Formats: sequence, structure tokens, C-alpha cells
Amino acid sequence: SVSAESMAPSLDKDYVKVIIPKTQEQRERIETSIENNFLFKNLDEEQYKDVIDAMVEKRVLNQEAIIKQGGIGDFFYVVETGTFDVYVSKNGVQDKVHNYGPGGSFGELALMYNAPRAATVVATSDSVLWALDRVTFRRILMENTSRKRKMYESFLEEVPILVSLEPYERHKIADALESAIYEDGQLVIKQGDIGNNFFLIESGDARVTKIDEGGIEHELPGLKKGDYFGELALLNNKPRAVNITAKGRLKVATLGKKAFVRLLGPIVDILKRNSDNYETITRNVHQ
Ligand code: 1OR
Repeated sequence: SVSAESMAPSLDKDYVKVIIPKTQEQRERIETSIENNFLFKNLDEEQYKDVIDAMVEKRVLNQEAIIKQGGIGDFFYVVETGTFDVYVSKNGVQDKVHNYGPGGSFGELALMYNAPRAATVVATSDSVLWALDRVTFRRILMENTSRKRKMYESFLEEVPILVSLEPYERHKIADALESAIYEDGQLVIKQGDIGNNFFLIESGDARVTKIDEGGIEHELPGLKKGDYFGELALLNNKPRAVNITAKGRLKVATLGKKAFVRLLGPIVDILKRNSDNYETITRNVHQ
């Protein structure tokens, strides 16, 4: 077929694997550092090994700029220990836009898009990083990443709750999303359960019901494409407040609790404010 993917040059036989010798102890430190990083998910055994083989340890001192905006992209970095601030200069004004701690990663943009570095990244403590060269990053990690970003890009742009985010913040959400499908009548969230996921509706509709103290189930306003649910239990650490059921075939994109907290931090206030409306809706149902 003439899909975009099959047009990508197949260099499979031409590359030389990068192997930086390392101790078992170093391997274990890498594994811990990438454990919760979505970019490393879904790798097969060989890809996982190749990535670890290619990584090189890099120690940086407090205040060192490991990446300079406008520079050439050579490495992608994963933070083992330490902290980093990210600055973007625009029209001569420099703004702090982000920060990273252990398990975080940065420097993928220039490698993915063959672009100059989009930001400056400065250590704010003595730190240990694992660096992955451009060729290995593109060969192994990029396919995963760009496929997901492309897949979710237009959808995420249209999700009302996410419009206030920067495009780059939506990219990071795309990296972390997992799709799931529920058939008609299937329960997605059960009232009273512990909440572990946040959901965005990619397509289809969902029914929302609430069982009152007397055991009677009340129908609440339903949900449609672009709507979200499941945030309440994550915001408040409370059991699920309602039942959510697929009405016809329902496709959702989900975010785990950790990713929810990390990626939706900038809009938590909006989510909380919106959730105040539920109280009104629920109160009306009980009247
Ligand atoms: P890079 O290869 O361009 C700098 O090198 C890295 O900083 C970049 O990849 C990202 O991994 C990371 N905009 C651009 N790059 C950012 C941003 C960012 N935050 C972290 N990086 N933001 C948009 C600012 C208008 C901040 C979004 C929260």
C-alpha cells in the first residue's frame, strides 16, 4: 500500500547499533528512570535492549545549560536524579515555562522535527541524566511518539477543556493517552469504585446514572464526543460518584492517575470549577 509509513526509508539493514558499555548497576538505574515514561512504553524486547545499550550517562552541575535554545539537536535526555528548569526566549524576553524532575525527559522536539532547540534547559541542582543519541531516538522511540501525536492531534485540538493548553502540552498528553473501546451497555465506570483513570470521549455517547441512598438509579445528562469524565475521583480522591455506560459503541482515550496529575496540572482549576456544576445537577435530580 502507499501509506505514509511504507514511504519512510527502510534503513533497517544499514544502521550500526550504538552500544555504550555499562555495568549492571547502570542498567538498573536506567530502567528505574524510564519505568514510568510513556515514550518507552510498547517497545519490544530488542528495542528496549537497544535503547538501554545506546544510552550514555551524563552528570551535570547545578546551573549548567544542558540544552540551549536555537542549538542543534543531538541528544534526547531522561532525568535520573536532579531538577531542571525550561526557558523560552521570545522577542528578547525569557520566560520560565516548565520544569522536570526524576523520570522526566526532554529534548525530543528538535530530534523529531529536525528543528533547532525550542527552549533552554538548565539544571537547578547537580543532576544525573541518561542521553540517547539522535539516530537511536529516531529509529526506536520516534515512531511510537509521532504516531500517537498524529493520531490524537486533531482530536485533542477539539476537546473544549484542553483549548487553553499550549500545543506542546497537548503533545505530551497524546504521548500518554491509551485508547479503549466499550460496546453498547458496557460499564466504563462503576459508582463507588476507586478511580484510577481519566477519560476523554473520542467517539460515541455515554449514559450517566447515579444511584441514590434508596437504591434508585437516576439518569443524568449524557456525554458525547469531546466530553471528559472520571476526573472527580482523581481530583478529590473519592470513590466514583456515578455510573458511566457506553451507549452504542464508545471509543475513549484514557490517562492514568499519575499522568493526569502531571499533565493536567495547568487546567486543574478549570476542572474543579466545572465539577462544582455537578453538585447543582445532582441536587436537582434529588428534588
Ligand atoms: P527540544 O529538542 O526543542 C528543548 O529542546 C526541550 O525543552 C524541548 O525539546 C522539549 O523537550 C522541552 N516548548 C518547547 N519545548 C519545551 C517546552 C515548551 N517545555 C519543555 N520543553 N513549552 C511551550 C512554551 C511556549 C512549555 C510547555 C509546558
